[in-house]
Amino acid sequence: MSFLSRISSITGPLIAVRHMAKVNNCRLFNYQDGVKRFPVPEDKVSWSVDWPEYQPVDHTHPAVLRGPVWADLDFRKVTPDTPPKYNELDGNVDRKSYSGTYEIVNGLPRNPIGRTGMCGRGLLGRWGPNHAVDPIVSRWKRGEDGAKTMMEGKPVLEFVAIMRNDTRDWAIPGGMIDPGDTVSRTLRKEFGEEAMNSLEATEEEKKEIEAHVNDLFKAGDEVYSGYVDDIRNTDNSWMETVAMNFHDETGSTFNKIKLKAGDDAGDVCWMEASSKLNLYASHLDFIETVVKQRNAAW
Ligand code: RP5
Repeated sequence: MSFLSRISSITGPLIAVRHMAKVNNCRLFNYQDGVKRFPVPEDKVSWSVDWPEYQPVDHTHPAVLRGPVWADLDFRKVTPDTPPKYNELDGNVDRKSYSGTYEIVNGLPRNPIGRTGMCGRGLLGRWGPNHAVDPIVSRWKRGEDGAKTMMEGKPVLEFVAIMRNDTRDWAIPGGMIDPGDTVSRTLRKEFGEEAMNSLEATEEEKKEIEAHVNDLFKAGDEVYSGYVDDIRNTDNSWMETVAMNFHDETGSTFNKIKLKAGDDAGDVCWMEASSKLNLYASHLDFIETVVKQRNAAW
């Protein structure tokens, strides 16, 4: 199950305010439910810049504080029997970061990218990295005659995009990795749930979806692994992901699948890859990487 379906019944809609062409999402002033971040100018993002006046807003959503299975305890108030093993695989919770070893300051992980204007965990469950996956399912756009659609001499790529119910942003159908689960299983699960609505399918349909997804996800290319510029990030909790591309060169496999939005996705479609898109978090960067790798139109 993805993060949003766990929390969306409790939270109001997230507000992603975009006021510049290139924003640093994790410093957007409005967080959620009227919570505002301490404004951090570009030249004060780095922890190496001394800034005694910095007073990040301390915010952890009540749904996180209630201690569901996907969240840590409030380690600032509760001392667990075994302290968390940061920068390690801690039982079945992966606390390692793709960015290398992160610092622990006053007992808490420190965002490796810099200040965000908020401390605590915000809407995220884990102190430190919160691991997700992003399946980029792609094919070539084709005309009625089956020929590839070209733009400025290059073929046009299409990928499966979902509309997130929380921010109403278009996004790759990604999701959180449950403790003990693997990247490859989560990639299949999230795609099935969000882009093919496997959660509401009958047992028979579920089997069919599973067979299609297994077929689609036979071979993938890693596009990115690391920090995500997600609006939920704080000074102590942040998103990391592994983005994988599953490309159907001939279109013969992916043409068979029936897209249907499910779980926390409000809509789903084959979307043309383009530099003009506005996608959630760092997703446009991932799409650009796939486009460059496949020499597609941009
Ligand atoms: C982003 O959040 C990741 O790139 C991934 O797409 C997504 C996972 O969170 P949920 O969709 O489960 O909320 O940072």
